[in-house]
Amino acid sequence: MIDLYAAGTSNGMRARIALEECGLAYTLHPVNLQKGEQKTAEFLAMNPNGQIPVMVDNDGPGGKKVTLSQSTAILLYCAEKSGKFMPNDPAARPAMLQALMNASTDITPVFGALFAVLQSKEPHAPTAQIFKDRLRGFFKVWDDRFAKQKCCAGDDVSVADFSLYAGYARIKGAAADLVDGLPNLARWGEMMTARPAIQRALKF
Ligand SMILES: N[C@@H](CCC(=O)N[C@@H](CS)C(=O)NCC(=O)O)C(=O)O
Repeated sequence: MIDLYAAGTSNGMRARIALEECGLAYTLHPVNLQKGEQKTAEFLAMNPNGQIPVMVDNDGPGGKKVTLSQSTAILLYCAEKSGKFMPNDPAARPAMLQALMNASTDITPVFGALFAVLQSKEPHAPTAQIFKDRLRGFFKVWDDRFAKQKCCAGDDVSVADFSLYAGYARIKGAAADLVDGLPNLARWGEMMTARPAIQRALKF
């Protein structure tokens, strides 16, 4: 059995989407970030960085327990465990990895930085604008790409789509102007939103 410790942020959603889409049974343990539940001694024993998500697979490789933080590591772990959502063709992997990294290491962290600036006591508008422009630029590139292809890395849904969707859904909810007016991105977003596993994953 798998335990997932998460909240409804983009990183939390990414991990939960992975479990739902890969069809792995798990128990969700909601973590209240405002109350600081990610900083308790019990939680820090799982992730010394004091951040969600954390996944504990009590039946990992060799029957051993695996404790894993980092939403994209969890995403890849689930894909490998289930044998789903990774291209089998080695020639298709580079495009998938490039798409995955843009979603996981460009979009989500820049949104995290923007959120931190906007939440600070004295939000610095020019800095916020730099992050907004950068995010808009990433989404514009995705919009151009979705004019030519259905999914992040070609015709098939992959882990890259799950990672991008986690960031997209969160940003659409919190700062819709960053994704509005991009019709191909919106079409892809609707396709992903319609997936039952995604709908289950977003209900925190
Ligand atoms: N790179 C990590 C980032 C994890 C992260 O930033 N978690 C945030 C929520 S999205 C968190 O737990 N924040 C609370 C805190 O830092 O105290 C991942 O992909 O999982």
